[in-house]
Amino acid sequence: MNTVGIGVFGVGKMGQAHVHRINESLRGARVVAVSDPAPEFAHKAAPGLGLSDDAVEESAAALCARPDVEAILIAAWDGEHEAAALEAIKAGKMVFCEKPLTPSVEGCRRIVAAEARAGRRLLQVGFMRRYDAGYQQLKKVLDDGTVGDPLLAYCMHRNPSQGDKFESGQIITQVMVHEFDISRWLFGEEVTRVRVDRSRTTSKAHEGLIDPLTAVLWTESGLRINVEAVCFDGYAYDIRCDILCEEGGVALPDELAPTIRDAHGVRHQIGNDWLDRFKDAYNTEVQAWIDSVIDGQQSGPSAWDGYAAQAVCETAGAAMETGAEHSVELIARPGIYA
Ligand code: ISE
Repeated sequence: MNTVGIGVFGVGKMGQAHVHRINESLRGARVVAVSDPAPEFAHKAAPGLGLSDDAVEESAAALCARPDVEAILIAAWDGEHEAAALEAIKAGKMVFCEKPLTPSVEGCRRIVAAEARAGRRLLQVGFMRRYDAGYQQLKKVLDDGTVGDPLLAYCMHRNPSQGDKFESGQIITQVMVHEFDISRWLFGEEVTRVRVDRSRTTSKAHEGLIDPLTAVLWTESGLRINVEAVCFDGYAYDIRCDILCEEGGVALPDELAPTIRDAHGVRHQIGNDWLDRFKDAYNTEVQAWIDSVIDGQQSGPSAWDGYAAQAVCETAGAAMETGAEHSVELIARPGIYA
């Protein structure tokens, strides 16, 4: 089999995890070059990634221009995604971009427009939950109609903590964005309205942060989705989803872990962060992307999905300020995303 040469832009925690997964666990690809918005950081990181200094480029454009780089993986900080994605699309290279596609809806629209001009899908967004075995089982139950049509959903997304610089808006763009995407994917509908409600803030959050935050979403058919996002729960990375349907209910299976029974009761372990909880999903997701690079056909979460999720984020940001319900406005969907 052909081995695809990958260039990784952004070699922080997430980028390094992707380099290791591609070079050590997946098939069909090899990371041959890296770059970072702070190039000196990429020079420092290269030896630990098994790369020589010649494999370090000074910019995303230089990375895209390398003949041995057939596809680009973007894992730099959110604000750097758009320019790098546009470079890759301009170079006609397939690209994997971590979520959020870009922090601004306009930026997402520019990427959608660039792909539409290219006339084909080149980009996959890193919504890894779609590749998680539990979410796939949940979707299958819904699609098979085993418990009838969905009526009401509850999504919980709790983090033990976040960095000191974490800001309130990021609870929407970094955390809730996963719930927005997974809801669109599970129910196959766009979100049309959003309201965001505040609660009492946890004493564990740093000054100025609003945590927890809840959102109510309504989809095209009127399905209501309650989203809870927590950044400082202080106990674990806890992801849940429970859906009431016409003839019963279905819930996301919990993590695969042995159940312990002892004098303290019955319990099983829960992970501490997303890299652990979604480890298999990340591997499956990036493998699917590599396979699509080899086939020349992109089929994972698209730039449209990145745009639509970001439109919900931006509307939720405005709704957080007013406390009122806001409508989500989307542009017409270009034909390549049909
Ligand atoms: C983080 O940025 C992620 O991407 C994780 O998937 C998410 O679960 C976490 O809450 C975010 O902070």
